Amino acid sequence: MKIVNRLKDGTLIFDGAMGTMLQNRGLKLGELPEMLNFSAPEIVIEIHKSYVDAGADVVTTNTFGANELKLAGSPYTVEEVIHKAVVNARTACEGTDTYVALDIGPIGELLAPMGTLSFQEAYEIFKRQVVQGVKSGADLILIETMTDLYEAKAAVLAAKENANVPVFCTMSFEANGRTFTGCTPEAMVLVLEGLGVNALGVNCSLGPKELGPIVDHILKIATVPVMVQANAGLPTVVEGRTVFNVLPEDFARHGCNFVEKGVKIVGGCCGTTDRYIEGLKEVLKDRQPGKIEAATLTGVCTPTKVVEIQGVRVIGERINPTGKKLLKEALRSGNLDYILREAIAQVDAGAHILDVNVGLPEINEEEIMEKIVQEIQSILDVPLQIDSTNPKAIEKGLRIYNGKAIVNSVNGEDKVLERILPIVKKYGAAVVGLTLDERGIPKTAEARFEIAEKIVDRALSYGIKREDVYIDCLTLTAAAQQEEVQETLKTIQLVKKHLNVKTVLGVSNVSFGLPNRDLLNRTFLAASIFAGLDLPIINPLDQGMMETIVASQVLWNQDKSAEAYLKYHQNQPKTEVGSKPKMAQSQEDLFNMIIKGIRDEAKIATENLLQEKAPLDIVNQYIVPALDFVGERYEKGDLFLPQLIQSAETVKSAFEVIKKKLKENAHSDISNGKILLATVKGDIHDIGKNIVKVLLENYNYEIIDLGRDVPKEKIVEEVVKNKIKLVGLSALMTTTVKNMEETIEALKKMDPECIVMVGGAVLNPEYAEMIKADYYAKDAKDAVAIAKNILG
Ligand code: B1M
Repeated sequence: MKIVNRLKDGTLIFDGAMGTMLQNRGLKLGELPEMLNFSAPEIVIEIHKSYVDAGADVVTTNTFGANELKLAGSPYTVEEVIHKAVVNARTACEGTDTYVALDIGPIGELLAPMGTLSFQEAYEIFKRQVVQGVKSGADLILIETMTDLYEAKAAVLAAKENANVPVFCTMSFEANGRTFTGCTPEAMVLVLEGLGVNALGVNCSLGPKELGPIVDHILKIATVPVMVQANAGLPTVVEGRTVFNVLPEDFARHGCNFVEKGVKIVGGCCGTTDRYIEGLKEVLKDRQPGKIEAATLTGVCTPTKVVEIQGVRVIGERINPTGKKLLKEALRSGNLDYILREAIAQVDAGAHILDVNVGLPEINEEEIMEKIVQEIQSILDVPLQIDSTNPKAIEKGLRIYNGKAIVNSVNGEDKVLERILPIVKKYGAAVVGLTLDERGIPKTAEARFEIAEKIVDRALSYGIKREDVYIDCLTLTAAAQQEEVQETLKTIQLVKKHLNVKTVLGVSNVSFGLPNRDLLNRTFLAASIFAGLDLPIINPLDQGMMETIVASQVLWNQDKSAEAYLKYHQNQPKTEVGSKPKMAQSQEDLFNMIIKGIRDEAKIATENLLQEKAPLDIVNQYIVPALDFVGERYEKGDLFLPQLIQSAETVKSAFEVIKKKLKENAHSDISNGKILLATVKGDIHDIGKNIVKVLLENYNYEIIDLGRDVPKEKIVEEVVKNKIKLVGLSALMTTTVKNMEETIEALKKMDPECIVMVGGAVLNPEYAEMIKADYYAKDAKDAVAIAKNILG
């Protein structure tokens, strides 16, 4: 029976861990588990077989890391490894009706902008795995342990486009309810369902109990089967061995709970064995999954933020060249900074979603659309509306977009619907339907409603959900078509009443050709909201419009207890932790650029500041406070790793300018002695260490910089090799101070005369003393003073 049919009626049991089972059978630390497909196939087959015997309906191939990056340097190609692994799994399943799932784990490198791997490169890596997996006979594809939604999207697209088998995808969440890169369960559901996976859910990272609340969030809105593969609890190390704290019978009880709540697919992850799967099989015998009534979530998202269309949500209209000379020039010259500034200004002013229209006859719209979507999503956490009439530009934008977007737009013309709707469906976007067709814009509300109805029906026939269709009832100009202004409002009422979909409107058309346009726009906006408008497309920098929305929502009983209205009017300065420190305008610019992650402009701002400030003052007064601010917001969960990385990258480009200046001011050419610098093992923070390095070089010390995440052995080796007298160590995390202590111990053991200075935000003089450092340096200047003291 086809696996998707099996899922219609009952539950499906997956196998348990492969990795920890291989470790129990002697897999060495650092050894690639996939190599055992060749070196010890009998062990791999035996593990698969133990799961089959325990009652698993599906076994997963031993291919978690079988991608070209992880296998680089191994004697086998991706194709060879995958083929052998599928054969091993099949051998174990012989004589049974157990399915074989091709297992695909994360690539092991971060995608841009967090890392350097491009979306397309990631896609190609996954494609290679998928193509071979299907060729070798896998029955389905399991993409698992994903922590980055963008990477999951690349993998799902690679699977959907290159294989004709079901695709399941699970992500790993942390106890705070988000993945490592900040993705929420809701965003995962919106995006993966949109891409057409056959099942989705969670695996790894936590035990079944801890995963419970995350699974509840998913069950609330998911409309495809939900899957859970928890760890066997939380790991602890006992006598050098990793032990998990949930027993098979407790694991089975949790599995049963999940199924009662509506989960359809269960299995195990790290620490689970055949006994855990046997337990699941036993408790799930004859048990039907609980019925779930998934609530409809109408919304769009980025990985870290879902914008639910509940009440009025503002779509910022300013990235649209129509009538905008400066934007046209920016698009022609490829000045993305100008466009990014427009995007930031709109979000700062309260836009919930940004419309992106880059259609100019003289530019390559497809290329620019792809580029601008990438740039905006790398610095702003806001869903986008891809606005174009060119299907290729729409597809480029949707493909590269990390989240669920809106497509603006289709209309009632058959050829437009046929061209655009399949793209909307493929990428799981929402779509705006304009109430016009081959005959133009109908005069009456009834005729416009008919077109709306046709668009909704057509979208449904392509498998697009009703809640993902938004109807634009079209604003006409009061100066030229005064009677038809009311028809727009009537159309909104009809659409809301009879079609049960959300409505969109570009509002400011109404006032063309009349004086005091703001007044007309505001008045029309209020009337539209009362008629049922959900998504006004406006200029969010127009305060009058924004205030009209805030006020209308109170009067329309959407803003309960006038909460948003009151907040809008509370204009008190913020003083709590995480609020921006007060500073002068020029300072504010560099500060804002760092917290928003605008690299190129931060460079220019730094150059300007250097005209009036000393390089180190810029570091201490601007860069460090901005990073502290970002760090505090990260700790509070207001922003996530991608934004942290953007800020760090922005600091890097600002610091390049500072470094150049410092080098110009270097004191002389004679070396004052050698110093070795390193950030300790386990720690990749190096901004502070790099500042220290440049300043020391400025004072003519020769620096041997070992970089970051440096093991103590390497440090000792280089100290000996280079006859170093003074070593500088940096650490920024509570977890890595321990490694700093061990490094000092190793250095002192090698040479008790070796002098060690330490620095980094997590340290203080007492702690430095405790870990037996000779000196504590609060900042780079302190480091120079210590160097002078020791080396002269
Ligand atoms: Co992360 N990070 N980070 N981070 N990060 C911190 C340190 C954190 C405090 C943020 C927070 O939660 N508030 C937190 C640590 C919590 C803790 O342990 N107490 C944290 C975390 C948790 C993490 C990750 C684990 C996040 C994750 O992946 N989930 C991860 C760590 C990965 C790893 O290391 N294994 C991570 C990653 C990153 C980025 C890659 C995104 C980026 C680093 C980029 C890079 O360095 N190339 C980053 C950043 C930027 C920060 C914050 C925001 C800023 C650090 C910084 O550069 N400050 C930081 C929060 C914060 O510190 N406010 C945070 C500016 C720098 C000039 O200051 O390094 O202190 P500092 O250097 C000063 C002095 O201390 C001294 O001189 C310098 C100049 O005045 N000094 C020395 C430093 N070293 C010296 C050596 C010397 C002498 C003086 O002699 C040798």
